[in-house]
Amino acid sequence: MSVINSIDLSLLTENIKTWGKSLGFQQIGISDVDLSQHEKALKNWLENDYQGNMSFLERNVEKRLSPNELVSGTLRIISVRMDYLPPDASFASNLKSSSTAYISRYALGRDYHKVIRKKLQKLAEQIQEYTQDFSFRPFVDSAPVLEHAIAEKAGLGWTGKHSLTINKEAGSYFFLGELFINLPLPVDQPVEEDCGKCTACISICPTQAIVAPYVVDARKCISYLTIENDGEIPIVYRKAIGNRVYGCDDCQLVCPWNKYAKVTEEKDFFARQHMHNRSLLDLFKWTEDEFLKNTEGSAIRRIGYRKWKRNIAVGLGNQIAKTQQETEEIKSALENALDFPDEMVQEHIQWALAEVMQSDVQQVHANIDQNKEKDGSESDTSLSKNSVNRKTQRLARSIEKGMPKHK
Ligand code: B12
Ligand code: SF4
Ligand code: SF4
Repeated sequence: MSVINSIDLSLLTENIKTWGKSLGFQQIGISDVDLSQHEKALKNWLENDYQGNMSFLERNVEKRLSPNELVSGTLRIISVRMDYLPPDASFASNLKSSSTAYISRYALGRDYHKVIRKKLQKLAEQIQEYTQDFSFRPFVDSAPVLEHAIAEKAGLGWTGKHSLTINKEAGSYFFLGELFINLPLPVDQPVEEDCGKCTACISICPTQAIVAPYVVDARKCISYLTIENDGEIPIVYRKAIGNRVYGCDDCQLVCPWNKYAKVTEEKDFFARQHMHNRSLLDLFKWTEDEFLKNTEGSAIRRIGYRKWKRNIAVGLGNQIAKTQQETEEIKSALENALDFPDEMVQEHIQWALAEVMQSDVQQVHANIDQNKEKDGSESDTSLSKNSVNRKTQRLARSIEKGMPKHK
């Protein structure tokens, strides 16, 4: 380290930002390692048990708050962000169609952990060519690292009320990654919070998981319920999940800053055909071998076949069938899967079957009522699934209006 002076460090920082951009990162910032201002919020969050079964978040809290304890000798953190919004996001049409599986846009392409880690490694190797006195550790969502807090300090954006990092020019559809380093590079300045009076994300959340500004109760979040949660999805959230079978984007979709979101240039993040805009029924019928083959290299593979089946069963239970034939197809697919060798999954399939039967009965009543209406008598044709779906329809309209480029 002694061989590198402050002029070299400024020049090196400029180089790092140029190298990072040519590797495909949209922005690179430098933060110091003092995260003490986040201690209270993190500890409160854990005390409230908002982490659910993600016990890895309870461990190594001190390391999370002190990067130097995680990697000794760390003086700075290079924080990077990388856009993931694929072309043809078709958010609105996918959410509106209850028979089409909705997969969070971050998961439609290759697993981001691998893509970003590889690029961070390359960036580190370039720095190493510049100075021998360099040590580093790359991280992407893989260790006790407070990524939002670091991105905020490194000037990549502010933490929005949905708790994600937002950038004024790029919205929030980007991943974060870090290089812990031992060089005292000049640090960047944080940007000012700019949510203002807006609370759109809090109101639109289908499961009311944003329990206060900046605080997400993971146990209620659809992303947790469909990805991290290994057990049953509590019944109280199943209807609100709708057709979201892997993650959820609603709080970002409604955020006004996402009209500035850029489509990713990284081809690895483009949507794979066998995932995007596929019917729930098609995905439900995948065998385990097909699941493993079709999700190769994708983050979705990590949840395993049983959780995949569980999630799609919930989606099928929420599907609003347009014809009797569609109802019959859903029923028969669910019935054929009733012997799935896992009790937890079986219970979700049974729930879905009960939902389909109930809608079927309600539809018969609705038809009778419609006939009565023609005769001049009163009618109530409101279906429970439709009422849950109304919020999604409202969201779809707001996407079509506010984000025409990404609708
Ligand atoms: C655990 C986790 C989850 C959990 C919990 C989410 C959460 N909000 O904590 C679940 C499974 C629900 C989840 C969901 C998602 N996640 Co996630 N997740 C993580 C992970 C691994 C840790 C986050 C964490 O430390 N949580 C603990 C809480 C306490 O920390 P925090 O939310 O950052 O809270 C800070 C601030 O909000 C603030 N704060 C908290 N309370 C208060 C109160 C007040 C008054 C104030 C002022 C501040 C404040 O201080 C806290 C500490 O710094 C990170 C990767 C990482 N290692 O950081 C990815 C990460 C946050 N996830 C990411 C993504 C993309 C998502 C999803 C969008 C995926 C999807 N489409 O389904 C959703 C979004 C849901 C949401 N609104 O948060 C990205 C976010 C990128 C970005 N632009 O911000 C990350 C950074 C992964 C990555 N490497 O790119 N995730
Ligand atoms: S990801 Fe969905 S469920 Fe989770 S906080 Fe955002 S809107 Fe709510
Ligand atoms: S929707 Fe509004 S409150 Fe929520 S993160 Fe975006 S700007 Fe902030």
